[in-house]
Amino acid sequence: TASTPIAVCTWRFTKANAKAGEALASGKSALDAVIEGVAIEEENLINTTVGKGGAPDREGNVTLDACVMNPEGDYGAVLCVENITNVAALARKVMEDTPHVMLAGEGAEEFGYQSGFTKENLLTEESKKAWEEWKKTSEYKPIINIENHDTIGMLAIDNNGDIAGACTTSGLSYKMKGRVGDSPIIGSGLFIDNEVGGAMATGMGEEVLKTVGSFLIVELMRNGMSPQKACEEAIRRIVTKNDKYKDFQVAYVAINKAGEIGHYCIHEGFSIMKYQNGVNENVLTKFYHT
Ligand code: SD4
Repeated sequence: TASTPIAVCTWRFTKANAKAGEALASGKSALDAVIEGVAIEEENLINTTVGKGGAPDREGNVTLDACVMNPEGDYGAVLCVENITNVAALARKVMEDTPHVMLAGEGAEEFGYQSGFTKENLLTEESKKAWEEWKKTSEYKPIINIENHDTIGMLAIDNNGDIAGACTTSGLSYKMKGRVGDSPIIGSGLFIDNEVGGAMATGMGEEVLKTVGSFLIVELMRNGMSPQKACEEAIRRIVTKNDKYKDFQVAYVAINKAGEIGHYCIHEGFSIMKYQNGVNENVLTKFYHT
C-alpha cells in the first residue's frame, strides 16, 4: 500500500493541490482537503475556466458546475449556478443539508444565499473583454485545446485511507446558455467508491457524459484493472466511437484504494499534480494520439 495521504488534481494547479496536501498532512479529512484545495482555483481571477473570472456563455453569463463525493458514497452537485464563487463548497451543502443530490440554476443560487454564500459578480473585466472580442465573429469551434479547458478535479486519500473528490468548472467558454457538462454529473466528471477508488475527468464534457467515463473507470478498477489501464480503456471507448477525437481533448485521472495513480488523455499537453510524502509534483500524462 502506498504511503498516505495523497492528493491528485487535473492540470498544473500547483497551489490548489499543495493546499489539499497540506490539509491532509495536518490530519484533515479527504473531503475537507479537496474543498479547500479547489477553492484556490475558484477564487483565482486569472484562471478563466473555474469559478470567479471564468469565461461566460455566449450571452455573457458566467455559469458554474460543481460536485463533490464523500467516502460514504454521498454526492452533491450544483449545475449552471451564477454569482457564487465557491460552488464545490455549495455542492457539499447540497449533499449535507438537503434531501437532494443536485440543485440547478436559480434554486441552487437561492439555496447558496440561504446557506451564507455571498453574491458576487463572476465576470471580470478581462473575461468580459475576451468575450466581447469573441462576439465579433461569434465563431464557436468545439475544438478544445489546452488553453480553454482547465476544470479542476481533485481526488484525495486521507490519513484514515478514506477517499473523497471534488470537481468544479465554468465549463466550455462561450457555450450555449443553459449548457451543463460532465463536471457536476455523478459518474461522468467524478465518481468515488471508497472500497475501490475514484476517478475524474476534464476536457470535452459531452464525450465524457456519453461514455459515463468516471464510473466506467471505477468499475474497471473494481474488476481488477490498474488505475492506469482503466483510464486508457475509458479513453479508448471515446476514440473508437468518435473519429473526430483529433479535434478535442479528454483526460482522466484515477486512484485506487492502494494509492496507485493512473492518468491518460487523448492529446499531448495534459498533466496532473500529485502530492505525496510532502512532495507536490507535476507529472506529465501519456496520450493516445501521436
Ligand atoms: C466541461 N469538462 O464543461 C468540462 C470542461 C473542462 O477543463 O474540463 N474544462 O465540459
